[in-house]
Amino acid sequence: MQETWRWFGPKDTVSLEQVRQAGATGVVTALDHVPTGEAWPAADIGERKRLIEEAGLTWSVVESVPLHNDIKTRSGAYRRYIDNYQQSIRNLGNAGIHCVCYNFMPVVDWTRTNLNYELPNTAQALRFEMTDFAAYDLFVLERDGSKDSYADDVVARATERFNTMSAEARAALEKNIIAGLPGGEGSYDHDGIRTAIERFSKLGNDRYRANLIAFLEEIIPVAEEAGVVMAIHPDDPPFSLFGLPRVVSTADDARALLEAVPSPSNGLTMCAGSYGARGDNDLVAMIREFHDRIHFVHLRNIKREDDGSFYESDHLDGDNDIVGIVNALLDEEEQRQGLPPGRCRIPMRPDHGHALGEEKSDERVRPGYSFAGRMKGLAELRGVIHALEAVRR
Ligand code: DNO
Repeated sequence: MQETWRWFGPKDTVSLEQVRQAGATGVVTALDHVPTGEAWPAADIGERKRLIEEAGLTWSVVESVPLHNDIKTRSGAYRRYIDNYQQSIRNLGNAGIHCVCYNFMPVVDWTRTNLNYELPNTAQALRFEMTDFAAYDLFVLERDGSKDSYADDVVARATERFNTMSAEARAALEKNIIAGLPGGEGSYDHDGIRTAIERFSKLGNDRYRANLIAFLEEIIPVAEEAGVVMAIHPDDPPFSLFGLPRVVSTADDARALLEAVPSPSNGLTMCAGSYGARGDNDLVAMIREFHDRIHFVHLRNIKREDDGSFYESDHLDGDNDIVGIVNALLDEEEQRQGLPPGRCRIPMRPDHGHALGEEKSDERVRPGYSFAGRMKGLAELRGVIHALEAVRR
């Protein structure tokens, strides 16, 4: 597999030199300065590529070219935004960058309630706690119909939790949920998120899925021509939030998308942490079923609880069978040996890491994107890959 590293561009606290020292050879990055919906200029793509290559690395994957909400809702100026998206794909293909990660989550991108969840070894992890999320939805946002989204025992626990929270704790929870996490789309304030939720909640799963398929029908032919593969990232977490539609959470969801537009350019990001947050997703079986449509991999582990809560555990210690997952991916890589260089190895990145040591109190460090924590994850994963490769020889 190709070891890659997410880099947030020249303003990232982690330098490309450090990325190389960590042992990655590929970079995963995006032009975050281009407003969502606008076409990515060829010159800006070229400049980013130059920086990466000067550091002795390769730009392996774009994560993400985000979709404007008008495309997701298929309303407003969506036609113009699709034209722009097609142009971004062409410009990336021309620059020789051939893998694009994106997502179709409504309103909020990846979501957590606690960004400093202290583990027994004092490292800090990211956590999604259903009680906190429900407390926010029910009592801070006071969303219409929110009570119907939760089981009675969750409502009872959320009520108790909310009543014991200070004003600061409530504000911090709101910030964690709606202000937007690194690389995520959508940063809202209290009123902004209400309006966005109302806009999407009318759609329902069927219409929302139809909107995604309509987008794919318009994008995939352009991607094919440009030599680009699209890799949709699953919903994180993989269940409905705020009563909104979710269409990339399960194997059935992934299968429906792949079948609707049966092109090799229409593929998946196998995010182990996102799909793995549901106990009914069998990740090894999904890798075997979707094999040649998996274009990018996020390797991360989680520990699940019964009510949908989870936290991000050490890369090799959690409910995901990382060794089995890597083994299935190595099987798939064997099938790709005839492909051109650069396409026969599946790019993977250690997705998130714990905050360790001094990075715990460094406010500049992006939640989940510490240097040391990700380096630890990458080193552990590298060990798994090497060991499996050795026994397979
Ligand atoms: C979080 C990331 C997501 C991901 C997007 C893909 O760490 O995995 O923000 O980049 O959802 O579009």
